Amino acid sequence: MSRTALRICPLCEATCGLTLTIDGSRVTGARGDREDVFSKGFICPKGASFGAVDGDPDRLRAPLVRRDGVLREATWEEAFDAVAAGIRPVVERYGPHAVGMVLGNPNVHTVAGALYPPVLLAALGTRSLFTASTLDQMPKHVSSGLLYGDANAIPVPDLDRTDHLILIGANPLESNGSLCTAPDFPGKLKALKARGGTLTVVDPRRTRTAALADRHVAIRPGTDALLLAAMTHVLFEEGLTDLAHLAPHVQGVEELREAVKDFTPEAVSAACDVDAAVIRTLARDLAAAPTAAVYGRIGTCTVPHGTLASWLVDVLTVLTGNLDRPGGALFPQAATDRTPRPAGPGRGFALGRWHSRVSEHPEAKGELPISALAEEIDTATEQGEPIRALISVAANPVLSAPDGDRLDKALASLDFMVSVDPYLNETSRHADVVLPPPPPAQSPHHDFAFNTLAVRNQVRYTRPAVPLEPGRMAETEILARLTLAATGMHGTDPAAVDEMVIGQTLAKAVKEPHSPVHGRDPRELAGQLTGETGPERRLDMMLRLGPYGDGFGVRPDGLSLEKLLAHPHGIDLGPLRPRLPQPLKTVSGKVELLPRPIADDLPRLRAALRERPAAGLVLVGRRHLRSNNSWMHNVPALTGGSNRCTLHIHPEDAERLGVTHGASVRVKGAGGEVTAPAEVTDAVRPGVVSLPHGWGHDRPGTRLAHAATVPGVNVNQLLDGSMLDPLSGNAVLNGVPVELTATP
Ligand SMILES: Nc1nc2c(c(=O)[nH]1)N[C@H]1C(S)=C(S)[C@@H](COP(=O)(O)OP(=O)(O)OC[C@H]3O[C@@H](n4cnc5c(=O)[nH]c(N)nc54)[C@H](O)[C@@H]3O)O[C@H]1N2
Ligand SMILES: Nc1nc2c(c(=O)[nH]1)N[C@H]1C(S)=C(S)[C@@H](COP(=O)(O)OP(=O)(O)OC[C@H]3O[C@@H](n4cnc5c(=O)[nH]c(N)nc54)[C@H](O)[C@@H]3O)O[C@H]1N2
Ligand code: SF4
Ligand SMILES: [Mo]
Repeated sequence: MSRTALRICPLCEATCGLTLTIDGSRVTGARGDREDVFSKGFICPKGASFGAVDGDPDRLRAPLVRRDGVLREATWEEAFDAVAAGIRPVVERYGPHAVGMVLGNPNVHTVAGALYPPVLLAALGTRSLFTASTLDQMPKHVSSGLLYGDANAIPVPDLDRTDHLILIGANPLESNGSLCTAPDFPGKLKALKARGGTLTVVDPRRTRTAALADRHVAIRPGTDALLLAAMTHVLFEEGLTDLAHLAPHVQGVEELREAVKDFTPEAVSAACDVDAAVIRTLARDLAAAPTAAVYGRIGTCTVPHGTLASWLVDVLTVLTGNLDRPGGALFPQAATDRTPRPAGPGRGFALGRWHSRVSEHPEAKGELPISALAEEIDTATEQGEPIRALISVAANPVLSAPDGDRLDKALASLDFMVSVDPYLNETSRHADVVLPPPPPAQSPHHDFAFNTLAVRNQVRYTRPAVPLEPGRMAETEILARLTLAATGMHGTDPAAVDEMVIGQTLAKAVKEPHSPVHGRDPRELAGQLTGETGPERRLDMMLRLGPYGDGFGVRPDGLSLEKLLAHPHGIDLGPLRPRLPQPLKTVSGKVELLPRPIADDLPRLRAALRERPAAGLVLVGRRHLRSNNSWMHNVPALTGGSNRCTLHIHPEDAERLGVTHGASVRVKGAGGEVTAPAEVTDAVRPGVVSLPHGWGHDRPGTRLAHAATVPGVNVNQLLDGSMLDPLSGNAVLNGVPVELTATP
């Protein structure tokens, strides 16, 4: 007998509601939930393969503990004993910073990843934190931190209502969107065009997204900050700025005008390989549009001027009066956001409060660049102890970060490593303890992170679609127990972690004058929480304290877990609404348009203006709809068809270098070389080649039977980890110089 259950898809940022078909404990089918308040039935091939992803026979079923050099199945108790015995001596002997933490991308797709790593980090007190953010969106956090005083205040393009959209370095037809949670992003772009709007795509490749656009600007990789600075210049020069409703909330406009003076379209044109006239048109059309949004993603972040480009994206939005207005770019308001405090000056955003030990990279948002992880393990300095123990949660940096070969060796040299990961893969194979979370069907789902980036305010929660199989442990409990084991409280009831967070949060809330529970008794409030588990009680608390919450009875029609559970397809909270000045937490209480660290980085951009474009080729990445970073290649349903890990090369370059379609090409970069088959295509512009990331599953000691048979190489081996955006520490993954040789 099969049954159905609802489950929000955790496989990308679009967060589609799915209806799963379930036979026993096996997911046999998935379709889009037409009643989902947000996704309304949309599904993509990855979501449709939910059952295959969930039921992959290579998912680990029990913890692994290394004994005599070999990873063997063990009980949960033995596994957590081994974690405590591995980490505590390192902390006691070398201090907390000798314990590194690596958090990978799926943490933003799980309840466990949202609720526990912050507790573990605070309790451990380590500064050695590395996450996938420094391979991704850290420049946007830094620019938001500097502009708005809050690294997490990221304006989201109002896809459903805008008249004019400029997409820069993003390919939502393959990625389904990022830092802009929008189920059916492709449909929303088509709707924009159908209502007479304009779509511009800036990308060195003619992607499927670019093919949909009214205008495709095939820019030279790594030069978007110059293009955007020139557009800013044109707005000033031609008197096209109009801050409108934003004027009282913005400072630094005149200083900015001065700062971009040198960046004329004519001056940047050669570097960007974009005609000055095109740049002027882009700026004029942006200013003339009734409403407009500028949106930049991976191609604007993972480049040498990532923070500047991310900042300029918002500068253009502000100067044209499009920030915080319908049809422009707005700040979402999620149901689990903290109670909004009254508007007014805040503490601002600090960068570089500490530095990495070896290369002295500044921290950003409490993180060190993941590009520096290997050297923080393998290099001794007088500045302090190297990392000797590592906690890795949902991360595969051996494939996703630069120079995996060096990191591979560094991980092998650690005193102790624990991985929370469903697979024995390139990274977790080095762990002494592997703690496998259950498959997604057995886990609850709520989008703590993506609801703060969604194009519509809404809230949804799904309980596990399938009960935990015998021998499984919920990932929330795994992380709670890991926290206790790593911080000297091994053996304590894991529920204590949730109760501690609840106690602390409520104690703080009752002291805040703007809180709906101001002055009440935290114990009485805790007693009112509902939910079957600790994490559900925490969700209930966050919902009730949040901007739409019932305030523990103050607003009886407000949100609570109980109310959410009564709406299994979610609750719509309406379109994005203007919120300024409330989200601003800068010291001035205003949008600080030309923050000091940005101004100090502009000379580097000015130097890029004079640098002549490199004679050789540069490499960019690409994503494929049926893939996801490094971890979905073990699912035959998602890897079928021809080899996807090919080197795209323009016909002119191919001819010049004697490369023929299908021939093997050796690609050499600063960090090493790889060989891949050439795919000659004019979808990439001349001077640019493209390889996808996340491939190369050929290392020994992994348990990915299918992935190991799929051809592919690790593009990140071409990088040596030395190229970073200096303000954010983000790795440069695009626009990387490479040399090609056609192999016979
Ligand atoms: N060259 C190049 N490199 C890139 C990029 C690029 O564009 N070009 N993109 C970068 C980006 S944007 C990102 S976000 C990073 C991603 O970098 P990572 O986060 O390191 O990589 P993922 O491939 O997402 O691997 C996630 C790990 O989580 C595990 N996992 C999956 N589901 C779960 C779960 O529910 N719980 C737990 N605990 N673990 C789980 C997987 O088995 C895998 O080991 O890669 C980056 N690397
Ligand atoms: N199918 C699939 N979906 C995914 C993922 C996946 O791996 N596969 N990963 C998820 C993750 S973790 C993320 S962060 C998002 C990323 O979401 P997106 O940013 O939309 O993803 P990409 O496809 O990497 O798009 C980046 C585009 O930038 C272009 N580009 C490269 N260099 C430059 C440059 O210098 N300037 C400009 N203007 N463009 C440039 C590339 O050609 C590419 O088309 O996708 C998410 N969704
Ligand atoms: S678009 Fe993303 S969230 Fe939606 S079904 Fe596909 S993978 Fe899942
Ligand atoms: Mo990402």
